[in-house]
This record gives sequence, structure tokens and C-alpha cells, in this order.
Amino acid sequence: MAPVFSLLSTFTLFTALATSVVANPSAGANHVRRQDPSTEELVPFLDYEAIKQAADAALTEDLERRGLVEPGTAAKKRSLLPTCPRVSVRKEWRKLTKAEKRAYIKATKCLQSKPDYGISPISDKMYDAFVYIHENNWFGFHATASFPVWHRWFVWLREVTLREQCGYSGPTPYWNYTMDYKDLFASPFFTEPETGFGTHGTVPYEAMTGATGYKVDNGAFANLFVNLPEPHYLTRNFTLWKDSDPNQQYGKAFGNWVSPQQVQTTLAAQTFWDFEKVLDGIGAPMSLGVHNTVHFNNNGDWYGPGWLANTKYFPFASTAPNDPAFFPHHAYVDAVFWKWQQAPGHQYDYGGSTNISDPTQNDAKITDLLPFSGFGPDIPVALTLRTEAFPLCYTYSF
Ligand SMILES: [Cu+2]
Repeated sequence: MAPVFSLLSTFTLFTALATSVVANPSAGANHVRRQDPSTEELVPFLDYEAIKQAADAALTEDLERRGLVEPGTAAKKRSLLPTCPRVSVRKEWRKLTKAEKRAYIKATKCLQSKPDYGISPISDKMYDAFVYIHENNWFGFHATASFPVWHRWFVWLREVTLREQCGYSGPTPYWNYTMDYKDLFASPFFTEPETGFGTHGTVPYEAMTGATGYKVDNGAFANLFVNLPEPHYLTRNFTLWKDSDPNQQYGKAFGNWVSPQQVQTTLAAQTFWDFEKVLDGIGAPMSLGVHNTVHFNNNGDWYGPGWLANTKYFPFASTAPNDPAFFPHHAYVDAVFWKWQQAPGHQYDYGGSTNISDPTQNDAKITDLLPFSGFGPDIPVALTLRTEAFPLCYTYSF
């Protein structure tokens, strides 16, 4: 069987399993929290109370927009909240100075030596906590309405953690891969000496039964050791799509799905749900779109559950955040979401399906709670919709 067909069948299998998982949600509960939830440790650098109050204010703003409470009610609640100490500006990776890139890389590695305050039952490292909260309830916030908003909060949690635990004070980087769409793997994001994220390396590496790739043995994260779903070296596989493509377009096969034109198509969506569907490849051939294509092209850990397709961990584990490149990638996905929100009427638009196996289900609400497995409180969607407000306090420069 040609590799392209085995990849296609992975997608088909994945979709089928997604359907069965939704039918039996408890099947996903393969992790047990290390602690009694009633005595959960709090993450000390997050102000749980202020976040809950900000959530209440955001929900009140929604009621006010719909004329269901007195004008000024939300402003009164907002006035009791902390304000943003500053609104930080996220920048494209190439615009960071060499010193900022070095500091970002150092802080990222530093997370491997910091405690996770009981979040993950698997390890006590903050680095791994991000992988754990991403794989826990994976089906709840991928290819559903929750996708852009859950990942927005997730990238922000990482930003705060880099700052508070590891002293990173520079800009949060995003990787604008539309600049590299003609040949993603030639991007300086990967290849830049010393501060590039590295290529897929030269050493074939079978990390766990059935999941093969190449150990990342160059760049800033050479020989990075990660722990979920079991300990292994960080793995990528840039050649998988090349082998799958009859034209052998190494690094180029799916470029048009992450081109500036594809971003324009995504931004042209009229409603939030249409935006999410195009962004996340819902209904597109092989689920390609501005988000998924980058995961698929890079493969290995980056590929998430797809990489684990032939192992016992499929489909419940998504190891994608093992790869430090996950975060600049998702910061760019969030930047596209942010841009879409700037158009008239879009800022607070939200809706669509919460069910990965039924995109026609129209049940997503601004009051839906996003699950973060104890990494701060679970928050309503409403709190994520404006990045310049407390507690997110960031914006983008392009
Ligand atoms: Cu994800």
C-alpha cells in the first residue's frame, strides 16, 4: 500500500474512533489525578479568584450586550478587577532579537526542572503538565467550536508560566509559516544556527512500538528528552509526506494549505463557526487547513494522536506539545483568530458544534466551560474573547 493511503486510512480510523469515543466519553478517562480534587494544589502564580471574577464580568458583559441586565452592570464588575499591568505584544519569531530567542529557548528548557503543582499524574515536571492537560479531554477541544478559544488560553498559560517560573520577559513568539509556505522545512524557524528549533534530525528512532520518526538531533532543542505518553527523545519526521507524495515535494506537498491566500480565505469567514471550520480543516480534504497542515507536515511528536496511530496510546494521547515548536505554531493560529476578530461584529461572535463527530450540531455557547485539568480554574469561553482585557493582556504586531 502506498504510504499516502496508509496516512489516509489513519485519518479514517481516527475519525471512526473519534465517533466511538464521543459515544462513550468515559473511555477517554485513562488518567487518574494524583490528588483528591478537594485538596488540589493551586498553581501559585495564577490568581484563581481574580480569574473567576473576570469570568463573571465577561459573562455579565455578554448579558449586557443582549440587553438582559442594566447597562453599566458589567463595568461595575470590571472596575473591581485588576487591570492589565501592560498589554504585551506578541511578535513573529524572526523579529525577536538573538538575545530574546536565546532567553525564550532557555526558559522553555527550564520548565523541565520546575514543579507542576500536582497537575499531571504522570510526572512532576511543568514541561509535561502542558502535554498532559492537552491530551486530557482531547476530543473536547479539537475540531469543535472550543478549538480556537481553548488553545488561546493554553498558549497564554504557557506564556505566564515561562514568565513566572522561568523569568522570561521577552515577547511571546509566533511562527508565521505563511512566509515559508513554498518550502516549510527551509524556514529559518527550523534551520537557523543555534536558535532554530531544529530539523527532524538524522537518526531514525523508534520511540515506542509503531511510532517511528527521527530524533531531533540539531538546533536549539537537540536531544530534548520528553516524558509523555512514555519517556522518549523528541521526534519529528519531515520525510513522511515526501514519501507519500508522488511528486516528492519535500516540504512543499501541502504548502498551499498554509499560504497567505489560505489565511485570507480563512479570514473571509462570516461567522465564528465558519471560521473555525476553515481554520481547522473541518470538512476539508484530509482535514487540511491553516492549523492541521503544519502538524501533518512535521509529523513525529508534532503530529499529535496521528503519530501514535499504531501504538497502544492511540487515540487518547496527543503528545504534540512535547515539541516546543507547538507553541509558536499555535500562537500563529491564535494570531489568525485575533485578526478575524478585528472585523466588525466578530469580536464576541461564537457558536457551532461541541461534538467532534457532528459538525452540524449547533450547541456551542459563550458560557461553555473550557477544561484545564486543574491548571487554574476552568473558564467560560466568554473570558477568552478579548485578548487585550484582563487577564489575557496581550495583542499582536504583524
Ligand atoms: Cu491541540
